[in-house]
Amino acid sequence: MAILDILHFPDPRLRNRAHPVERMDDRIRHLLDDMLETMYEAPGIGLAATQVNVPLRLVVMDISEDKDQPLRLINPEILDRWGEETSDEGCLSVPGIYEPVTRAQGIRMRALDTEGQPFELEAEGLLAVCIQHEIDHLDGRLFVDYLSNLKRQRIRKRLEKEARQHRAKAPAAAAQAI
Ligand code: GNR
Ligand code: NI
Repeated sequence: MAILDILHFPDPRLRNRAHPVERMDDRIRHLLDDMLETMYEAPGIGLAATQVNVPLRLVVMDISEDKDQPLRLINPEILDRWGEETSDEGCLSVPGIYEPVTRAQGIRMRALDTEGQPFELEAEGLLAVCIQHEIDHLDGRLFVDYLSNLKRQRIRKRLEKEARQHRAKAPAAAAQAI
């Protein structure tokens, strides 16, 4: 298993639209395991392949308290949605930012499992929020897209500054390690 690098907003690769997985194989199953390891290590409750620069429709999630209920979704699709609910969201690709987002309160979705078999799931609460957030990633959408232009610009400037500081510090840390 391996920890993968997570892209940060405003990286343009987060805007790529992911392609459906055509065939389940060990390469895909291995990637899903790496995504789960990356998500647990972050730590986060969900991760879309787009966030680790793989343009395939793959999502992993675990909203359980004990982090022992991994979910692997291949080609997830929302079949039905109802209601409206606003909750605070964060994103591993937008680190340190938490803002309220309004989404459907409940959804019914379909996906393939790791054997390529279709299954359906009905969700409300945090699971419904997370599924909508992850499918947005697969379509190149981020939760900051639901905020005002002003707020999104402020967040972009803050993360660009953090990335610059990180790049300036990284070579010094590498030199110190020698
Ligand atoms: O870890 C995460 N927490 C979270 C909290 C509220 C709403 C959505 C999320 S998803 C996020 C992980 C992530 O970025 N997934 O794409
Ligand atoms: Ni996210």
